[in-house]
Amino acid sequence: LTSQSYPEIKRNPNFALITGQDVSHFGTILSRNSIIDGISPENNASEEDLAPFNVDWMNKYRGQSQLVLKPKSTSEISKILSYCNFRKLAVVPQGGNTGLVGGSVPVFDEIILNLSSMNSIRSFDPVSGTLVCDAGCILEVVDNYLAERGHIFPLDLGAKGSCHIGGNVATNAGGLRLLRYGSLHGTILGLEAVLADGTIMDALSILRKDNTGLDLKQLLIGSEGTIGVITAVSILCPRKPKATNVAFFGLPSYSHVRKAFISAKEHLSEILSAFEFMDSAAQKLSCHHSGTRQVLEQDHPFYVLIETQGSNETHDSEKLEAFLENVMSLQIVSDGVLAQDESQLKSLWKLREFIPEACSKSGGVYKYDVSLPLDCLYDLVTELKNRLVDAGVVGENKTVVDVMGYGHIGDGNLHINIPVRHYSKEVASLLEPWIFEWIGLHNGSISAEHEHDQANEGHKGSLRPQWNFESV
Ligand code: FAD
Ligand code: 2HG
Ligand code: ZN
Repeated sequence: LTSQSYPEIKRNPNFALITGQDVSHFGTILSRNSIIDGISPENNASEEDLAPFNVDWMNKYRGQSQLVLKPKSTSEISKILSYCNFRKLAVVPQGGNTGLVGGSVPVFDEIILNLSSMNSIRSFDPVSGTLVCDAGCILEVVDNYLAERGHIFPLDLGAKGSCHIGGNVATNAGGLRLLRYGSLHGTILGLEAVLADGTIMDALSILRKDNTGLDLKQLLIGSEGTIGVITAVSILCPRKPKATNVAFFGLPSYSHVRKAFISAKEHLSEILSAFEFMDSAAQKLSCHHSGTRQVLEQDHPFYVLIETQGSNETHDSEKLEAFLENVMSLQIVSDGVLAQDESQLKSLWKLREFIPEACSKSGGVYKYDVSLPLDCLYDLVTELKNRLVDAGVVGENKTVVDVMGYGHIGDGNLHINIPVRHYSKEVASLLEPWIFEWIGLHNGSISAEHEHDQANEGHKGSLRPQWNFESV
């Protein structure tokens, strides 16, 4: 579909059209192999070459950019943006393209500024734990680098193999251990960025405390590329814990999940590093698509994954035992398993981390990333499912596969995923605005850690279509 199919969505005429001359100018800034060019007469790119940059991770949003630039330095980015500003050419910054709200791909024909060639680690101080790296470094690569030096990155998430540190900062990603290591607003010490007119903002402080002037870097954290292009990040990294334990439990109800969380905070306190939950539908789909066997013998309505990280194995085991005794004697959990080695630990995490990918396998997926008070958090899933079932759209041979609820209980953050066999206006109109009104009525937030779906918000000056509504 093109924007023609959505008469309400118009390309902003204030932005200029890219010409072959523009591409030639970029050729004076970047090397030839840093330009994927579908525009100039001597262009080197087909639709196929451009597609990975134009389409998002969910295959839900598609732009029509004909030009991808892959700068290698902050100074190259500065020159590109300065020129684009002068020529009024629209730009979309792109990291690992794993964002789940359509922000990393163009709406129309914006130039894609892809950061993947800016991937050097600039420095690491093992005493303070301060890392300075380029924005295009892949999270997992950085985490492996830190592990060799006895440290970890303070953020971890399922897309770690592809997402960039710059993308993480631009989205203010939360991830799996926010409850232990806090938000990027706290761990980031400094940023380097290029503003829209090409000005380089050097706020790449490595200081833990710096109260001079306004803390401008905070504005860029979670700004999704709207204020500037983040080119480097300075961040405080914790010591790699000596002992890590992971347990996986089945529970009879959501109220038991809450009780387990209270018990985990009481008994595991400072060593608790993750408290994740998923409902039965999410766990089954994750097992099905990842080819993993269910780890507990029987089905349970809810599952939680609890992780501890500490510096003393004996001390941690004692705490874990006290916790297990509490949740089992009070019948808060129905069944459970404790990872015995690194490979079991990874398989338990996989059950949780694979859910987003599993939910995208049916054809399409509607996603909501919400914060709610814990007492009513799961009511939203129950009520939404009832609403869709009553409308007759859920089940085999129907549009909706099922409704899944999972997420970061420790942060009051629920992910609702609604895998569908194809996108449908009927389902969309059953979901929205109902879901947003429900969240409003319950004092929640419609955008917890992913930013808000750009389809419904202005995106860099123009609205974007959900491109493949009828066609998936
Ligand atoms: P992209 O997707 O490329 O870009 C995201 C946004 O940031 C876009 O608006 C883009 O324009 C902008 N941007 C990218 N790089 C820059 C830059 N250098 N300067 C300025 N703007 C930039 N998110 C969570 O919060 N928690 C999770 O647990 C989580 N788990 C995920 C699991 C899976 C399997 C997947 C696919 C996604 C998950 N996400 C999660 C969402 C996503 O991975 C994160 O939002 C991630 O931080 C995006 O990084 P990226 O490099 O892929 O950014
Ligand atoms: C997660 O916690 C991510 O797995 C992705 O934030 C959530 O895909 C989603 O809805
Ligand atoms: Zn999440």
